[in-house]
Amino acid sequence: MKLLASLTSPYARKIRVVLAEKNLPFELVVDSPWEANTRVPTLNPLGKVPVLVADDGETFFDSPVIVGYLETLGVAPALLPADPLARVRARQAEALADGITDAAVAALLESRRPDGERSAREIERQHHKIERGLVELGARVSSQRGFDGAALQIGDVAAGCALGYLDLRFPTLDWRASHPVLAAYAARLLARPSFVDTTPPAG
Ligand SMILES: N[C@@H](CCC(=O)N[C@@H](CS)C(=O)NCC(=O)O)C(=O)O
Repeated sequence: MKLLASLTSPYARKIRVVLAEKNLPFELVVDSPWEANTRVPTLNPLGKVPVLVADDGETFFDSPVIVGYLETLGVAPALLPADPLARVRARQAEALADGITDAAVAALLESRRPDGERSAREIERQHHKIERGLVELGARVSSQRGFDGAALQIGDVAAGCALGYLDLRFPTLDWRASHPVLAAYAARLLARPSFVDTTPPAG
């Protein structure tokens, strides 16, 4: 298996964490879709990482789809519950965490637009999504809705990547002060070797 990923992509980190938790061997191909010589669009027409190339050559993209594929390999630990409704709830937790990441990426891209093209209103709108997402994530983690509590599930992986991305891109946000439940949760998650080994480089 090959994984095309940039080292700072929180979505690619999700897949790298899943592969590490399952101890699945793979070749990491570092490729940034923002660079002129990127190979990503030849494998994913949407030009985004992560992209997974399976051993038989089939390609999968969009991180939740890649997770779905990796689960079909039947390698423990399963990160999606077997029960259909519990599975949907786990996917909802993943979508919530990914949505926080989406808003953080959108806010970052908007903040990097040139003077005169940048919209402070749009940045603020995305920050409201992040804040509402964090409130909901904290509530779901506390009530274990979509989260198992003991066993790692996909929502935990996505949440760790979302919170780690906030640390990388918005170091002054101080989400830990306003979300102490998430602060304790993130401390446990980010200490796992799968997260430590995929810590994004600064920049
Ligand atoms: N929903 C996608 C999002 C992937 C995504 O947006 N990746 C970013 C890197 S963090 C990317 O490749 N962006 C390039 C672009 O938008 O052109 C997933 O979960 O895989």
